[in-house]
Amino acid sequence: MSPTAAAASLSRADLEAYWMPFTPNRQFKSRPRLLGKSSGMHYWTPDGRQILDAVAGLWCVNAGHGRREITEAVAHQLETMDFAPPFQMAHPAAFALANAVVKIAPAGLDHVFFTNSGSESVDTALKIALAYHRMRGDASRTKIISRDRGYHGVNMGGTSIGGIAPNRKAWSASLMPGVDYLPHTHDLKANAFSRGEPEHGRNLADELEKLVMLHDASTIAAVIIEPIAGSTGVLIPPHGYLNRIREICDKHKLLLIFDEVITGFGRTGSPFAAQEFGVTPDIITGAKGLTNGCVPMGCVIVSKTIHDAFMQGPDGIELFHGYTYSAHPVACAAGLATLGIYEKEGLLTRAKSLARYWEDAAHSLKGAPNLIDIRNYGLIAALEFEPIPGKPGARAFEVYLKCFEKGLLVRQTGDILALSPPLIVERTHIDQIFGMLAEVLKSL
Ligand code: PXG
Repeated sequence: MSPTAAAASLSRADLEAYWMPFTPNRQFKSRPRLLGKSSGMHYWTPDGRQILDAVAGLWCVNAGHGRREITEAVAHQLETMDFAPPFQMAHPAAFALANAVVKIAPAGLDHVFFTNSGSESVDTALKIALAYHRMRGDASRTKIISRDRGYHGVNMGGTSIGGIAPNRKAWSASLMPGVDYLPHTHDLKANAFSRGEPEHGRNLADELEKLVMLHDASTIAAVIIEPIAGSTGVLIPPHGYLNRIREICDKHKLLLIFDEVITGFGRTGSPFAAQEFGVTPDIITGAKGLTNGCVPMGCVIVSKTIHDAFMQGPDGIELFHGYTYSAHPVACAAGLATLGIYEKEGLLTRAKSLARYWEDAAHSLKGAPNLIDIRNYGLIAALEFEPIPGKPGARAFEVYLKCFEKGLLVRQTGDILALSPPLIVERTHIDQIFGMLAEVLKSL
């Protein structure tokens, strides 16, 4: 039986064994939504309904679905060599992919550590930041500053620095100590319906000075933020905010980590948000778009200064860290093919040329009932709804379900819908996305 046919005939009992991530399992299994096939800008359900993908899977399929170049590269790699041990051994594609990533990274960020996910990238970046200060004889720098509403994956480090309450509360007694938070920048009163970077909120970066005063710079290792916060519902940085964060980090010798798991690989209109906003961090974490979502892989891109600090000591292993699947040959093949497509088709900057059209289309929804904000940057947009009293998230979930019924895949978080289509999106798709949304909003 084909996988598509098999999915169509799944019974309730067949759904039981799979414990689904970040999903209300009982609710889902009583009314499952299954996908069976994908190509270009679309998914198809097992029963053949076409779904327009307005979220690039989950912010990852930037070159669109079913890219033959990636399929062929992965098949070829599997036939040639399925696995190579990454410790004390390597294979050529690992070096080639690191070089290809460095080529598109901001100047000065020139070494790459490979992981298998965004969560692993974040935990790796935290470990590198802490070890870096220790390496330099500054071992008292152990605190991490992150941000309210931040999302940095689900491993213990990422959970510890996360700023979304439900993601941490079950583990709050066991998390990493020494974490403090900047305020988030979401201010609907001042910035609702902003196009691009909101005008108000640069001053919120100065809260970092207050945290430095409180803890003393000599105890702080790093500041980690998402340039555009994604999971929490798309928070665009206020104009000048990221520059100010960088200035304060420089003044107090704090490392700055940009978590670019969603903003990396072309989402904003530049290869990385760092280049888009003209602010260079010391470390970038990436994943998702690195392999077009085809094979799990993440990367940590590190400055020369940080890398070289590790290369000064006595001969031997410089960083006691790594994964069995770091630089997995199949993931490297997928990554190289993906970056090849991005380059050939100009996808890492394509969002810039479509951003205005995308923005106008998104803001055309203004005036729909209960829609209290529309915000956008590059090929990202979010719609925020007035919550139904006593039922947070219910309104956006209803829109999400109706969109899926209509043939549109969006992403819901709380009372916010996030949109982040594959970067191959055409204007006609943009019209369809916002056309379907307008109809759904009207029907509520
Ligand atoms: N950092 C950031 C900024 C992310 O967005 C991760 C780390 C973790 O990556 P992995 O590969 O371990 O999942 C992410 C993941 C959403 C959504 O609804 C976003 C993510 C994951 C799930 C849902 O926007 N991003």
